[in-house]
Amino acid sequence: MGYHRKVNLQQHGDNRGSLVAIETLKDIPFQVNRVYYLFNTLIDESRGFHAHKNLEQLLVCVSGTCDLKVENNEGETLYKLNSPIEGVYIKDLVWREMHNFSKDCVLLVLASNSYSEEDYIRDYDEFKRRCLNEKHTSS
Ligand code: T46
Repeated sequence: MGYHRKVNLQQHGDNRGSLVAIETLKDIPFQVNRVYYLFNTLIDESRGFHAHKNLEQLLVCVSGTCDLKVENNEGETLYKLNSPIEGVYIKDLVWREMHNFSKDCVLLVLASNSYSEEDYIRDYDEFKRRCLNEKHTSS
């Protein structure tokens, strides 16, 4: 079942600055097995355009801003990622596109599984077919 939601992260601040800690099974409902980040993305470039079969991720814009457009079998949602204390949790069959990267954008992603090209659904029509299937099996 494709699922997504906003996650508010706890900020530990003092007069030296701010710190955010993300702990497995406390702040996010999955074990982190991979960390990657997107940076130096050109302002007029968009990324993503795929879904995953079996993957949980937390996306946090730790610097700068970008837009995250997601779609599951309930429709589309646009998240404005513009804070290092807010993330978006995404699970499984969710089409994602990232747009409007600011020059200083660093998009941090924590993922439940190792990188596997087999897990990607890059064809939008296939994604829509799988969504329909999900809808039928859950009703
Ligand atoms: C996602 C969004 C938010 C690796 O070798 N290992 C990795 O863990 C990843 C994520 C990518 N790569 C290689 C595969 C490609 O040659 O890095 C290159 C760029 O990957 P991709 O075109 O898939 O990047 P995005 O920004 O379109 O999508 C990425 C993730 O792939 C995806 O899972 O949810 O960020």
